[in-house]
Amino acid sequence: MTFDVDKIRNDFPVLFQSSRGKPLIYLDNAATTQRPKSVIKAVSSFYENDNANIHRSVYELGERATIKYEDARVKVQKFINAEKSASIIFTKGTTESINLVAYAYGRTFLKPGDEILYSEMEHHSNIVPWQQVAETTGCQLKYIPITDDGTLVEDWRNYFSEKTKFVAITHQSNVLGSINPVKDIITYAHDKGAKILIDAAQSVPHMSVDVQNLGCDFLVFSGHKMLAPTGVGVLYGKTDILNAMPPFLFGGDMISQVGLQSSKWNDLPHKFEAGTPNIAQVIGLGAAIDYINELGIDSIHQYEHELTQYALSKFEELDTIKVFGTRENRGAILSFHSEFVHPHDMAQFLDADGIAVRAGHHCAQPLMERLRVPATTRASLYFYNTREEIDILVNSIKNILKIFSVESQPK
Ligand code: 7TS
Repeated sequence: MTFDVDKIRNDFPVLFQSSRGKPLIYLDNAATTQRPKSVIKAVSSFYENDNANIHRSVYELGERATIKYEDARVKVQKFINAEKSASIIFTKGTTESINLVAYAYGRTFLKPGDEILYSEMEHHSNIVPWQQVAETTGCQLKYIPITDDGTLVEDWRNYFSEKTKFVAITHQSNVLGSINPVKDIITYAHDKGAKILIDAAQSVPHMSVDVQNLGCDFLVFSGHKMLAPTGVGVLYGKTDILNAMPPFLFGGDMISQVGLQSSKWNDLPHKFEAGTPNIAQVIGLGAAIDYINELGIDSIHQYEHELTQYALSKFEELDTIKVFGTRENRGAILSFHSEFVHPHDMAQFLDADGIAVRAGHHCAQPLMERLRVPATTRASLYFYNTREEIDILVNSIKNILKIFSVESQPK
């Protein structure tokens, strides 16, 4: 199947606007993606036709809202090939999903002297909650370092010990684009008797992810990075582990019985979905999955791979620019740095050309320290981006380097 990007772009009205007087080029997809018309329509149609609270009403409208919400859960289950829909918990996003696991699993099951292992390339949301677990339980934090090339060190196994009881690792770095060998890490963690959480915020939107094939205990991601509305994320967990965990939030819907002195918890997945959830957003996530399935996640991955390889080749024309990460095993993210232009200046000058990129530490301060830069400029792509947009980006950077008079300086 050919990937008709011009046709696809027509599904994204937001792309057809000018920014600073130039056609908008949106390259901040690692922060959040744009939404296709079908997702916007699914959300507005819910409010126009189906709006009611869920899991509580016998009237037809309430029943329809509940069915649509639960249908979305099954779509997520199938999308990541989870064994049961009960193992799909809707949250607010990746951050909340990790906090849920850190609170309900970490604080319950980790003990003084146990070790939590993460990596040097984690997003803050996969570091800070574990620091809180360490502080409250007395367990230790360990990390797997990265190489100068921006990949996990080859001897990552050596950072495990007999005390490693929990591993929290990103599937794909939001800065380097590096894709980690998570299947091997999961197998090794289990050999060592540790549980493992995969931060799939940057992988599930871009590549096929099969939780049964991976065998991970937990996997988390955000809807808004895969065409869905903000305010919806997913926690996948193995049901035996989720069943053993206490709830994270307490209130309506997560109970089976409430007395004035004590209460009993509802079954999965409701035990972890206290209160009225983000119903329309969840339904929007279902529509986003439909859209991705229509294109095919493998076709999306292939298109993005070719676009990224093209972009990396074009960046080689830029003398004083260093792109972080390796060429292989990487997703559609290009973080770059010039010692002559501060990343914030770079982003501001690109903005003047209508190009939206992010500059900063990308919520990965330990990684910035390891790369020995205060910040990077980051262009992150999705399947609606084009080679023409990459050409405009690279030309714009060339002009910026000229403005900063660095085009002839050595690398
Ligand atoms: N994990 C990774 C790998 C991420 O890239 C992000 C967000 C998160 C967790 C947190 O996701 P949230 O939806 O709960 O916020 N990353 C970015 C980014 O790179 N730029 O803005 C948000």
